[in-house]
Amino acid sequence: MDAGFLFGTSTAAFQVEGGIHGADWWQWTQVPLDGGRCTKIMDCDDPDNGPDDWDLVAQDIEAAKAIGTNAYRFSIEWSRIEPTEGVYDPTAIAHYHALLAAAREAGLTPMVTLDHDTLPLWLHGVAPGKSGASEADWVGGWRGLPGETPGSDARIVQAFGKFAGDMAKEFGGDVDLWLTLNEPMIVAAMGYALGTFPPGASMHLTDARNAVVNEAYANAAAYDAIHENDVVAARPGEEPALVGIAKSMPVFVPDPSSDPALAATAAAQMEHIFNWLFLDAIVDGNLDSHFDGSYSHPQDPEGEGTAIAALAARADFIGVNYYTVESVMPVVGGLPDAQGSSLVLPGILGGPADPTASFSDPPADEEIYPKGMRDTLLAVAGKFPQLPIYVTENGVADASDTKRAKFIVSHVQAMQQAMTEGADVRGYFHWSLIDNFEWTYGFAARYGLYHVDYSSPSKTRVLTRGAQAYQAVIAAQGVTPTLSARWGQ
Ligand code: IFM
Repeated sequence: MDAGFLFGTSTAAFQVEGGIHGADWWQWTQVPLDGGRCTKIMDCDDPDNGPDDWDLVAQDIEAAKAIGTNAYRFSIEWSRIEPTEGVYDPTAIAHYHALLAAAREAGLTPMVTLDHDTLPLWLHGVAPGKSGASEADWVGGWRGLPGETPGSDARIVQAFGKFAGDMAKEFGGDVDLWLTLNEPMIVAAMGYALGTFPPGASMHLTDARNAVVNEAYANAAAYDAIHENDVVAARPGEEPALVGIAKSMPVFVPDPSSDPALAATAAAQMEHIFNWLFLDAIVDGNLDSHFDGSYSHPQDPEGEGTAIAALAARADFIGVNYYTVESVMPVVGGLPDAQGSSLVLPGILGGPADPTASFSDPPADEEIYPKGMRDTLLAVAGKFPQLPIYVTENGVADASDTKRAKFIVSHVQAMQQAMTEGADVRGYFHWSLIDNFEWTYGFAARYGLYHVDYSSPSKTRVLTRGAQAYQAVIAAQGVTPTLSARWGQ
């Protein structure tokens, strides 16, 4: 690898810190289901019983250093910093300064995510007197407020731009690599179509579309604010600020048991909506707000057919979160919008693309497909040749630690292959440094390079075999034939 290539790990505040009670996700985890016994989270897991990185952050930075990494991606939790609109908490700010100082001391280049899936309750929460069990109880969020037009004037867009600028001013002396949003399409899809993230709406495609529009404008607002306010280079000779997003990029293939032509069309449409639509908006200003694959829809209120200057050129690099391949089963006529618009989804996710493949642990059950890493990186590089790429996430749920070593070796190898073929990849961040709260799956899915013993009072971290493989890869600055033979089985 070139000098300067970053080998890192990733985490997100809500998933590792514990004690975040001012976020929509906290409220979501506390919602009792029928009978009031359990919550929407698998095994009723409570994020407060997690790895407690808030108190153990210094130890976790040391753990990252021990693997030999030279970078660390983490998120600043907006609801901690700004628990009430316009009021910043000095304790939270001091915490993240200490984290950054520890990272610098350990030789880790920070990459900071400003919004990793959670929102402060003052932007997205359950209305007073409501239970939160139903989607209708929730106010605000990325879809915006009732009656609000999605776009640059939406309250959430303005608030995020302000927050991003303030964080850039506060932490810019230590940070050169910024991510505005994590996985904007996942947040929209899970929250408004699949119902597994707050507010739990099902097939509300109009809300999902409005969320995507707001997220694209929020990205632009944050991009501009960061560049305006972070004018100090933390790394001598580097740009003071490079700004991107972390984009989930699964490979979509036709479901093998469906009609081949219909499935191929549905897979291509799904790939367009899920993988490219958001990137097209923030790089080229093309916003397909009809999800129809066209940038020239005649009736579009957001200006399809004309690149939107207010959205375009708002990424200095592309962050790719690559995990898996998904097969798409076509639905004739598409899945309709429960809110009555003409928006449709082309299909549903089908069974395995290759039933003989290996899979991550249930309930994640992700098909392991290293070639997808190469294909995805080359596709991104081909579409946006002017932009460098970071692999901002790649990992596997593997409680028994039997798959992780091979997973890392095969995926880094595939990344190297893409680089050989021309992709300008500047770093690889493994998800995750430690086991953590995996959203709806609670603690059942273990992605950590360090296994966390949740039952021990000190939440003991234990180095996995997978971490040893990563350590060897980093020491060799890539996967060599010897490493592949040793760890790739
Ligand atoms: O844990 C998540 C993370 O928050 C976003 N990307 C995928 C990871 C594993 O599912």
